[in-house]
Amino acid sequence: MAEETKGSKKESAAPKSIDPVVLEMLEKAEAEGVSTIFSRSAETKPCPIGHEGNCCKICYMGPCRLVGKTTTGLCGATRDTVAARNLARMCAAGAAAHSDHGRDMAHTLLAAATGEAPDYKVKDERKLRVVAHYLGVEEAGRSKEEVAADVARVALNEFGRQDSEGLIYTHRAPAKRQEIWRKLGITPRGIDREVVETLHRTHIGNDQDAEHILDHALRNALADGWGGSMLSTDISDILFGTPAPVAATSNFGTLREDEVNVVIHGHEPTLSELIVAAASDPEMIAYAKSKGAKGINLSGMCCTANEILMRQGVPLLGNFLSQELAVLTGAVEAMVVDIQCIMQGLVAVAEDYHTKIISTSPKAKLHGATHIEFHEDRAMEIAKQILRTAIDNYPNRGKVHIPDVQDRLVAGFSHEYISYMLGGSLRESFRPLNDAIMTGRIRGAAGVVGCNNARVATHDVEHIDIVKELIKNDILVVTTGCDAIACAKQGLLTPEVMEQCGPGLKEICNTIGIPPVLHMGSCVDNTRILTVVAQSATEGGLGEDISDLPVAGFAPEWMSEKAISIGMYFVASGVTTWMGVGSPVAGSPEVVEIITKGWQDKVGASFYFEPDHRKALEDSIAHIDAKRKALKLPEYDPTKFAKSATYLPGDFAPDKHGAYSMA
Ligand code: XCC
Repeated sequence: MAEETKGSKKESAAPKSIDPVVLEMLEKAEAEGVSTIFSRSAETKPCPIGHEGNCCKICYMGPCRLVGKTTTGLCGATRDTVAARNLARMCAAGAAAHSDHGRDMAHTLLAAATGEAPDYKVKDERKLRVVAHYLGVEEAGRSKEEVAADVARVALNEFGRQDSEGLIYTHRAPAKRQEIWRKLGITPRGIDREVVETLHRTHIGNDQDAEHILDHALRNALADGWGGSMLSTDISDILFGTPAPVAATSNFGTLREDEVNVVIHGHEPTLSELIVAAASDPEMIAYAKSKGAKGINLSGMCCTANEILMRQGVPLLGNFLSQELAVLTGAVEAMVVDIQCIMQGLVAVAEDYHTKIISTSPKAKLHGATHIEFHEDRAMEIAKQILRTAIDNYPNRGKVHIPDVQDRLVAGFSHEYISYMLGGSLRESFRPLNDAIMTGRIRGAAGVVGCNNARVATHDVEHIDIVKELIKNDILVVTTGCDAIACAKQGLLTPEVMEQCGPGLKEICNTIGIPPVLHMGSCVDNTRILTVVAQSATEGGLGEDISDLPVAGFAPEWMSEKAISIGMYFVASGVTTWMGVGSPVAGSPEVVEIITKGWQDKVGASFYFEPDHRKALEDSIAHIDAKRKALKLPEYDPTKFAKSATYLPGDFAPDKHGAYSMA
């Protein structure tokens, strides 16, 4: 294990971030007396009772605080029941958020297919026809509009499905996994139904057995992973194209001093794709020029950033904790937001600068923001109205401060592209990946995903430390969400990072021509990772089920309820997962036991909350080695590989223009 990363939370006086841009902007915030999430996290400590899951506010006899000698609430609910209910409700809210996003994508597809949303078209017909096949929609001999309309209708039906056959996409899991779900009675039925049932079960005086409550939470999470989120990813690809590798840039240095800067923040690609299209319209560019700007510069924040990066190459400005800091540059004319992860503090920060915060979703209005509601039937017209509002704000700019920091990156690794890259156009397949794991060139694989959390000592550091340590240990990394953005900002999404890999992984990455850290998209796109592990398990040679694979999941800085749902659907699918920061169920040792040992016995994977990321790393690598052993694969031995390498570490060096080539 490498030396402790500088700035980890074990050191006192740790820097607030490993991102130099964040540090620079925080200095500015302090000098100007602007409150940000960083200053507020120092001022407001988390409630220690709720932090460990010991607060019950399910009814109005409470909230009951189950601490010290108080071991039950007024109704008699125990700490175990309360912690289990709280965790299940987090999962339900997360699944609801993802899945409601998925529902909206299905509505957009239907409106596009029927001509009600004329600005949207089916962009990836091939994917449409593959998805039609999954969903049992007849596609041969039918127009893409006819197929798309039926795909959308079947997708929408999955939300309100009432029979017990299970969501259609659950059949994309390996047969053995489906059998495990069936035996446990956790095959998800309708997506909405599982969310509603969680809320019902956790109402006062209902389900009181912690294990029983959490069994349903697994089912609820599966409805997200193999339901709402997976549909969302597939439909986004149909409408906007399946991602393929794209080179781009990240961080605040991508803002332009002489252009209208528009930051798109949130989650859904529906609006952001249209804004990208509108920004290249000559009429809009001319309008920007009429206001004295040289053009329009777009960049993305949070998962919207990942969506428009992967499909359009739009620069990544930053992850969750950077949103307020972007306003502080004084260079952002508008921050356009839709849904999820939009801090209420944004509007307050914007009061001190010229930035207009423009909310657009009928589901998320920000008090004090400019609200331009987005409707798909007039999508382009509204996208242009939003851009015009931003352009009109350009002359109001005061002094700007743009940190001169940016990094290069390669993103856009959809599971389709990974299997194409591995198998070639004649036989797309995960075979070479499985073979590389079987020989031990690749020790295993890990998904490192999830949010930023202002409660960690140093923003981004645990994301980066985990990713670097994994690739050094020959473990291939796939990443999404705010972890992917953290990686981008540290230059970890480039092929040159091969130099930091163990010898076997480096050999494979060199041969196939992939970076060792693969950007797979936004939060809902974690389902792309589910597809990769499902296909890898079905390909053969690594057991018969996802839980047989030498893989692990991480969410080092999780904070959102969506992250709980994601973590749980990975565990329910057979991937042992480590969540960082702290444990929302620490107050109940029984619940901790249920979700670790208990779930290991039930679904073949454990759900760990481990605040020490170094321990999580060590445990996960031991877990990967144990899986290799169970599969009777050769013991991992890094000295066996890369003997025939034609270059030595250090052969790659940037030239004076920053371009990399072999020395
Ligand atoms: Fe939000 Fe998706 Fe979390 Fe980032 S990672 S803080 S949920 S933007 Ni999904």
